[in-house]
Amino acid sequence: MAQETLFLADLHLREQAPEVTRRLLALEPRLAKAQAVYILGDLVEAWIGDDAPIDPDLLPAFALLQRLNEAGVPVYLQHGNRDFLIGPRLARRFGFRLLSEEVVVDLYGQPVALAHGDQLCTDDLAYQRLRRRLRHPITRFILQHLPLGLRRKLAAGLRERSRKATGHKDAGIMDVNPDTVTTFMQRLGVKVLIHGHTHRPAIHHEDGRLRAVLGDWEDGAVLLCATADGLRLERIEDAGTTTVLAEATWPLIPPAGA
Ligand code: LP5
Repeated sequence: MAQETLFLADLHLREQAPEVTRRLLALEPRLAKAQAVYILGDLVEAWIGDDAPIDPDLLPAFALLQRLNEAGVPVYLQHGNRDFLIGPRLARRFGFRLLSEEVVVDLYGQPVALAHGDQLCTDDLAYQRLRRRLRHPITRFILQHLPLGLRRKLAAGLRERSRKATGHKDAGIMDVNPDTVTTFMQRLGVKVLIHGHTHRPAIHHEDGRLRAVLGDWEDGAVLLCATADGLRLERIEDAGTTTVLAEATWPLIPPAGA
């Protein structure tokens, strides 16, 4: 089998959903053979700081990342809206590398942008306001210095507010804004973008650009697999059955007129 670079996001690992951790652990043999593993945000449900004790239910997932690193598989992690407080201390402990919120990587000769994707949902004005506030360095500094109990309460309160708000929002508002995506890709000089956050797994071809969207792990593991042949978006059921959700072969962007 051709060597794979694997992308995943939006696992939202949590005590209440041990099946998601099991899904990740079940993939270890495949992850261990990958060229690299990229986690594009929201690995965990809510991260309140590297100084907080790690929930015992999450430790097996972090230990897996550590084993991958020790086996020579680089693991890269980008922040999502749930885990933007993951810091270098956790990265050092489990041997993964933190990426900035937008990066361009070389994927089999093609420059590809990676992002969690929440920054592209610019029609969701209330969320973008919250994002600006939470990501502000001063807010982050303050949050990280609050007592742990208060941080837990704040995180739970935010989740509750968010659950209520998203229950009432129009689905379109919670998707990426096409103009924002175009500007973002032009600014980074790429024709291919991989992101998560919206939980709408698909591969979109839009105006000569390709946008691969990862899915959440509520109904199975969702992996985007890149090889020298192209991209394949897969859902892996708990019974082991794999469904190919979408595919694109290199060149992902056909030349004009082809
Ligand atoms: O998360 P998801 O996918 O369900 O919804 C997101 C947006 N919501 C969020 C909030 C997170 O779920 C909460 C994460 C908490 C864990 C992080 C730790 C924080 C640190 C706390 C202590 C150390 O990101 C949701 C989007 C949706 O994606 C789709 O894009 O719509 O956004 C909202 O729901 C936001 C609401 O519209 C507005 C909520 C107002 C809350 C105001 C509180 C202000 C507090 C400021 C604190 C400095």
